[in-house]
Amino acid sequence: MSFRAPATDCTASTASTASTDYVEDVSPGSGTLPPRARYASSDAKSLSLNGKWRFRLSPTADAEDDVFAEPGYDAGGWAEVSVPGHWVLQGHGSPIYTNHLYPFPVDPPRVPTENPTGDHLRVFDLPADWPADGDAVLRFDGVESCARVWLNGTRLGEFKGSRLPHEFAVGHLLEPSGNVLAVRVHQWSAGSYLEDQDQWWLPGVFRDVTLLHRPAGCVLDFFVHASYDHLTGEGTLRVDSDVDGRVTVPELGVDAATGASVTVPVEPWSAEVPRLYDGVLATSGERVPLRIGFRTVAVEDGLIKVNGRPVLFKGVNRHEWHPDTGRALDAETMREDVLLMKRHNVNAVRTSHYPPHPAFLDLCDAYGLWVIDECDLETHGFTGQGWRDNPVDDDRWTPALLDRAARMVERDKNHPSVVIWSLGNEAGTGRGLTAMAEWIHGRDPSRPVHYEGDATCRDTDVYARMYASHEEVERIGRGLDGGPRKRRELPFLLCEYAHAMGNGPGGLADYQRLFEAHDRLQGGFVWEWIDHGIRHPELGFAYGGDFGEELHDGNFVCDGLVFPDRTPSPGLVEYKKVIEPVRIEGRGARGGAGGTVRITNRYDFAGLSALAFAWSYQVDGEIVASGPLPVPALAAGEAAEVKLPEPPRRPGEMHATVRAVLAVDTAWAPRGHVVAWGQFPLTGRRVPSLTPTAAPVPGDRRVTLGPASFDARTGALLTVGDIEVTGGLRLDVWRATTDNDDGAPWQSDTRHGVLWRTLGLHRAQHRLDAVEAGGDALTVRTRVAPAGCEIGLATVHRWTSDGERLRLTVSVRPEGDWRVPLPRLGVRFGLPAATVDRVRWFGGGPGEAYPDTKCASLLGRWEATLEELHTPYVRPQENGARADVRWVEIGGLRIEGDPEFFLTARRWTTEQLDAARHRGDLVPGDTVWVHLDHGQHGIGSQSCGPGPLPRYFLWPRPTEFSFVLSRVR
Ligand code: IPT
Repeated sequence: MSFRAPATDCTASTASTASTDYVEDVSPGSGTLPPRARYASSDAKSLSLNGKWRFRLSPTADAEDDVFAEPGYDAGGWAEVSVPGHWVLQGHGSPIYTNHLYPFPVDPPRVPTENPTGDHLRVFDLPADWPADGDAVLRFDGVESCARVWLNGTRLGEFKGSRLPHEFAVGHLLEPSGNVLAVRVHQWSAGSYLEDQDQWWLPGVFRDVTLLHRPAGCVLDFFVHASYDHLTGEGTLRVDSDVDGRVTVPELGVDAATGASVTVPVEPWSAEVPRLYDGVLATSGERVPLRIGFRTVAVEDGLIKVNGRPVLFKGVNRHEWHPDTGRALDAETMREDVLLMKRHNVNAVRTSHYPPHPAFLDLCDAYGLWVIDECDLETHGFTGQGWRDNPVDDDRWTPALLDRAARMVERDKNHPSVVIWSLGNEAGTGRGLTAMAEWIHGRDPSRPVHYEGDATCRDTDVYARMYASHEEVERIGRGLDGGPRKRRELPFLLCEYAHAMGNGPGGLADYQRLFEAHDRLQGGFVWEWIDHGIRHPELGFAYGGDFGEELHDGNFVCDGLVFPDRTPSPGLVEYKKVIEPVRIEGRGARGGAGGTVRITNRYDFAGLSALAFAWSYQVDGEIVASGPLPVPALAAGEAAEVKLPEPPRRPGEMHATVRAVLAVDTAWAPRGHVVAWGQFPLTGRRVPSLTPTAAPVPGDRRVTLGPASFDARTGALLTVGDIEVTGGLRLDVWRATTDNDDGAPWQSDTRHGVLWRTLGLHRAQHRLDAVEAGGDALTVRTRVAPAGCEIGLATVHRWTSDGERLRLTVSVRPEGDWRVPLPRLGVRFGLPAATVDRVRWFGGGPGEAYPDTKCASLLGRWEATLEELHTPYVRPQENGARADVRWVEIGGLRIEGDPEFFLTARRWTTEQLDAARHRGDLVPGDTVWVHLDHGQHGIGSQSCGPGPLPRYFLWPRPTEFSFVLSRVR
């Protein structure tokens, strides 16, 4: 291998009007250098060509001739775009979102005549200190989807493979000044058929463009082999290099020739303790800094082991996304992703569905994340024709597939964080995949190969599935799933699960329990990390269809654990709790005694010395005592019982909370950052009681009862003291369906959102049957039921008062044959918006929680504004419930629940929320709508996977719940 221009026939010709056949050619391209290892820096000079480039958009691939590539061409009248960048996000054309549909006719390798083509032009001078000798290489880190490149009028070649690097030898063409770099980029190419990932189609030069000086004797390709023997505690280092040189690692006293093995005692690398050693690879012409992590990955005894131990992946699928710049990510954004992951206990990333910007992997090495590096390959759109003509099963495409595999492996092979190679995503099955796997196994036997799309696991070293139900995952865990022999012996990963679209995902904790119970289940990767919403001045964030696309998949592109601007959604907070690396469980502590906590170290490698533990007691949600908790040193997997101090003797509902926090500042979070917690009750709750002493007093159109007045005809609550109540305080069963309620279009009739709407629960009618003022109670009888069917809910609201406070008891009796659970069951009413400022409550918080998303809900006293109570899902939907609420103070009202309830308060009605399509559609009105729910239906993750588990269903059954209302004192 060398940096001399390859002598292929279609390079180095002079610019002229040439055919555009290369666009639809299945080959990966021509004129580029062989792929090689990527390194972040070296002492060789480089010149970034990022910045403003001249830009011209044409409607077809052949609309313009090649004259623009000639030196002296005047592009003064052209527009400008930023490189890296996508032209469709810079005012030229529009983005298109489809999940797996190709937005063009499926006729491989042909693409539409209407093929937006962006000519990019940049004139640059070499810096004064650019060496006169040596070669030079021009590197493109990512261009979507196909490019032809000229330098100073000489055509260098063409390439496809959007999220992969491509290099050209250009030393012989460089001038000290006035170099003209011309890049013609086509949105559609044969390569588009291989890039059918569920994401926006975003053409452009979206990663860095760099000119690299290649001195004589420089480094070419090299492979750092750094293994760890957990039995001896020694690491073995061997750097294979195309160019001979020396490898030094001062901290280890290593100074060895390339190709030679050195074995020395080392500290191993893991995602938990990402120990890196700084080294240097020096050839006669170049010094390349190395960051070496010693670790050994193996599949042994049916388990993926690193350094001899099985690993539990607590992962996410990460697409590259920025709401303004799409897949053109700056360094700070990449770092933010890594920091957010580390702070939320995430330990693994699948780079769905293409190799990320190389700097991301440097961060994974340094901060510690296990990486499944996935090749830029998906042909999902062929599923519509039963995978007929699938390029991965057509030998003509195999060179392109092998090229992609090689560009990934060669680029990323020196990253300790990369522990698994993935062939790609959703590409069916075929000989091309087998060829890729064979090539990868041959080139790098040190890492297992993953691919989900082949149920036989013929080419893979792990068995992977996506969106399998809890039940099936359990069967797999128990080894009862059958299947081919090879597969039965493989470890299992959920490469995608828990579809985080909108509100959710539900059921995370139930999956985690399974992962922890069965060795074969080595964890999973939540789908997905970030919502790919595009910032939009009116809509908030745009999604599919907002740019007038012919075909699109709506907000299916917004299914992440963080919003497009990287604000964590409640799903991420829940995930953090579910996967926390320390389990803290309370034991036998009832009746006011302190009891013990059981602390389990659930790290795979690390001890707990980085953590400090603290206890606190709270009475009725207020902390009354706290202190540090000494915890014995526990190795990975060990557990201990730790005694808590005697709690203070205080009346009220008492809880103990134990937290594990960072003992010192780390690279990813400051000292005090909460890593894990456990909370448990020490005493029971005293439910509010009220002895009725007042009687309803009929008056002019109103009935008064204690502090309240009611409409004499309808029984609707009108006032509590001076607080005006609107909306009648009615039974409410409807919620603005979540994406997970609605389910995915291809799913069966188990989608609750669809069943609810078909039944008409969103338009339930309220029939008034009686208003009875008698004895010490005002009783209002209603029947709540949708038009067109016989089912209904007979409801009795019974109001009593002790003169100061009011008690409402709601009894609900289902009538008829109910075959679906309810969305919610509770009451709702309105308060004047002007009276509601902050909301205070004692219950679960600080964030949203539903029956199957409430692990992270911590009991305490909380306070929030209405804005803070609302979770701004990109497509508005049910959100914001606070669980296990004992009491709330809102708009001057104090409401205590018997039993605890879900609290929701928002500035719009459920109907407005249901109708809204974007954040921008939600406009605050003059009423705050308060929901006090006895129950909520589970959330699940049916927007792609299974719905909620049956135990989270809200079945209609005879139910009674109460609230005590009073004026806040
Ligand atoms: C799975 C895809 O792998 C992923 O890219 C994404 O589209 C996800 O679904 C849904 O958001 S494919 C699965 C629907 C079979």
